[in-house]
Amino acid sequence: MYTASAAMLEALQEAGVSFIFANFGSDHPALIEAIAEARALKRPIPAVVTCPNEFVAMSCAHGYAQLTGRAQAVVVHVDCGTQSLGGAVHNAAKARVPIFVFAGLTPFTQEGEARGSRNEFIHWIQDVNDQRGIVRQYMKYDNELRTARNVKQIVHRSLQLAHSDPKGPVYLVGAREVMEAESERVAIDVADWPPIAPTPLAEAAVAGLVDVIQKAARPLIVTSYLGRNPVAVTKLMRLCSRLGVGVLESVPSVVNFPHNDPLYQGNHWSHPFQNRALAEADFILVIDSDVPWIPTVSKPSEKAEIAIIDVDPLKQSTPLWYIKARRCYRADAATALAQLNAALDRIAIDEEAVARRRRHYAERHRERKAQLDRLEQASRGDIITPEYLTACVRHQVGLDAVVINEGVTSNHVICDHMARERPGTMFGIGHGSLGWSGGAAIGMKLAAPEKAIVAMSGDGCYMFSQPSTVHWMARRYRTPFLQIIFNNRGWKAPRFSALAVHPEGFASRASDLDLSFDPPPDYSGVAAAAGGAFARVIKRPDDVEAGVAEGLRVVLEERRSAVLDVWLEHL
Ligand SMILES: Cc1ncc(C[n+]2csc(CCOP(=O)(O)OP(=O)(O)O)c2C)c(N)n1
Ligand SMILES: [Mg+2]
Repeated sequence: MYTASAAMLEALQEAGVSFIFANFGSDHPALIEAIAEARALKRPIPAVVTCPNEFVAMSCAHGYAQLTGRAQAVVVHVDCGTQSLGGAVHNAAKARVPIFVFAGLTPFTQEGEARGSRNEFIHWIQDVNDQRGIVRQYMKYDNELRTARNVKQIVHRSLQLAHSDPKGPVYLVGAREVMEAESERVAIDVADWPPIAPTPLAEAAVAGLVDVIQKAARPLIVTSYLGRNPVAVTKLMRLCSRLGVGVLESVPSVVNFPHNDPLYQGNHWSHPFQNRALAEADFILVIDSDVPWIPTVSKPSEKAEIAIIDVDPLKQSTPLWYIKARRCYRADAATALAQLNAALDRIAIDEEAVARRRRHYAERHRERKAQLDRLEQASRGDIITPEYLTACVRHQVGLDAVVINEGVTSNHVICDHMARERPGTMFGIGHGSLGWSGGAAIGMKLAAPEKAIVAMSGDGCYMFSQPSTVHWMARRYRTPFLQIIFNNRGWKAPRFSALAVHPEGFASRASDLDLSFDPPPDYSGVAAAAGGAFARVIKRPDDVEAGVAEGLRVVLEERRSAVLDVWLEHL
């Protein structure tokens, strides 16, 4: 039997999708049947990963795509499963992550007019006016499969759009009768469905940018996620080294530049003070950043000239957004940087000016490094500081481990003290809905089984991540990872937000802001119960280094997850 569901599986398989993260329901008999048939007949289809929670399913696909750049499939149940995707949809959209999402639609016939017609009470309850509307503002593309005859074309078109810049999730729905319908097989050549080719800079823009960088005394590049494409990092290093340009990361969600390069000038988040490198720059090139600075607290000098290169330089889907860039270019970062580097080979470079800029930035880099070394030295008495904890993790995990950073008020600490040097070895939140780290760890481990995956998250994020689902999956699908919980007994960030606006208000004097988790759950015990994870609570500084080493050993040698619940100062 060759149904629309079989065609969808075939299209996903030929597009190179490896996994379907699935949460099934009464809308999926045809799909379940098609999967069983393919397996029985030894027809290759993507591997199905059972996800007891949809947010986790979407986060798995998110993590997989972050490491590989390739969309995976998420299958959910009608409107209900679509709503349960929850904030993970926002995350994929905001982080521009390609994901293919399919949800069934309740049957549209009720008297047996077609196979799949209504036969359960729930089919009336789940009949809603606009299921696609639930997620439309986050999806790059949404459509309904209306006939079995063009399912493959629509799946390939969806993936083509998901993988084209600016990338993002796509959403298809199909009613039960349509997904059951039979049709002729359509032959597709995937080579006919490529993503849009990367956009280059116009030649005049290349010449103009090279000129303005050369004339600047303190040229600075600000980026947040140029390193989503590791090739762009190498090209950025070449450009910066050749011209003596500093690099400042703003809210980095990936490794954009090696932290040990003397031109690296640190990373700025919601720190409530002016960033020095930003203030001193006389030319700033923003490449791939949604929030290059926060004008109420930290911004460039009025005299600085600003340029931006981005695949979406005006951030069309963000209603309030502007940065006063006089040069504004829609281009792919790696392509644009390659063009700039090529232009440098054709012109005379003022080597003295380059040496001056390099000296300045190298000096600032040394100051910063010395400051970080001081911060991570020891704990304060019996207190484990986030800096000390992160340094212990860094000592143990090595340069190739993939670090997932969902540390919230410790985001910048994790970024600073993990001090990653290689592209693709750290991913942070470039999105706003917490809990991504758990599912992302599983997705990344599926994408790179040979790599050590280390998730570092706040205690609040750990709870948001659905740890019972995550750790059940980690055992079931053999995707062990090391989880380190920055346990400050609650949500510190909302306190920070409240006091930043009301520094002297009642909240500043109140003893309870409804943000604490006292008494906290047994976080690592949850993972042990759900998936047999190695569980340890660490409360003393002297136990951190050995605890991390043991956790990592368990993950790598015993191939089971380890959850370290590390107690920091109370929020
Ligand atoms: C889904 C979701 N709910 C709520 C928030 C608001 N929020 C932002 S940070 C935060 C606290 C996070 O707690 P934790 O992980 O413990 O980090 P900490 O603030 O303690 O560093 C909350 C609730 C959010 N961003 N996303
Ligand atoms: Mg916390």
